[in-house]
Amino acid sequence: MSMFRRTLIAATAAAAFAAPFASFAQDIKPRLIRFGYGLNEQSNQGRAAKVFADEVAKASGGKMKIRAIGAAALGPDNQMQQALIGGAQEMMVGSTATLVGISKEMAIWDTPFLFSNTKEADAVLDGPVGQKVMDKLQEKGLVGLVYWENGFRNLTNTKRPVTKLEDLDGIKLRVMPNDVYLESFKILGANAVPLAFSELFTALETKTVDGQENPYNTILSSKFYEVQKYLSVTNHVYSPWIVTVSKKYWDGLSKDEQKVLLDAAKKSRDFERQDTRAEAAKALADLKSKGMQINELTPAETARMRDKLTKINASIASNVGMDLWKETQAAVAQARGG
Ligand code: TK8
Repeated sequence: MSMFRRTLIAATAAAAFAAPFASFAQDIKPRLIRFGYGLNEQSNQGRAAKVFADEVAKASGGKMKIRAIGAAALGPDNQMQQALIGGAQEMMVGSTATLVGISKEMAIWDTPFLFSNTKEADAVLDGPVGQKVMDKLQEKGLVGLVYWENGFRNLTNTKRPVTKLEDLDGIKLRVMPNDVYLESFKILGANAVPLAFSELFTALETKTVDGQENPYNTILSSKFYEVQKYLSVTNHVYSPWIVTVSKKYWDGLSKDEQKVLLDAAKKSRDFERQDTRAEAAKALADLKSKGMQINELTPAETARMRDKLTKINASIASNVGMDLWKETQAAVAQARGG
């Protein structure tokens, strides 16, 4: 046997042995990571949290364990954000809208009718503008990894079908604790009240509020159809979720451990968007079969709503900064053209 052949065999054998133990060469310690979220386990959020946990386990050879804790058992979004900043909790996923009090640039995603489809949303959120907004979190003690899709938001209530702007008059509508949402729905004539998501079902059930707005998926998974009669297809805003890590915790991880989390987060994002879109595509039929009365808005009524809401744009622009506002508009225009 030639020297060359012998070396080749040895090298092949070494490679075959090395591959399964590749993670041993990585700087990965046993880790237990609490990953909190607001919806229940049977939701799109819960399914994606599980995919994230599985991917982290796989990539770390079982050393890094994600304990996914749903149904706001670790508290509503705002409480978890504070726990991450303080270092008392490691990770979470929640609405970007609930982060605005901490990082004002996040309000850019609250712009009504910013995206007209998911292709635009993906391009902008996963592009340089999305990254820039995410990176702003670092100075506040949070590290953003990826955006998941919460989705286009639609309006439900118990009072009456909302087919035109005037129908919103006096409807007591729960909104996320976020000034843009609060102002937007006041402009539209509703009696908007901010409330944590974890309190929403009970508030609807006891008629403390008449209505709310969320994507189809959430209306389904949180069983809002049990306590809401009318659904108006408004698609008034695209709402992202964002996966975040405590910066205190993140800074204590090795580069390899950080990579495991980021790669798994990206895989969970791709899964989550597909899963959410598949569910949303048949959700209207599901909600109808659960007894909801559904109406579309005419293009003319949507235009009226959109016109009214442009009032809010100036204050969003001044809050997030004119540069970011313009960059976002340019990125949307590019996504639309391309
Ligand atoms: C879940 C919330 C939810 C949001 C809301 O924690 O509050 O209405 O849409 O997804 O972040």
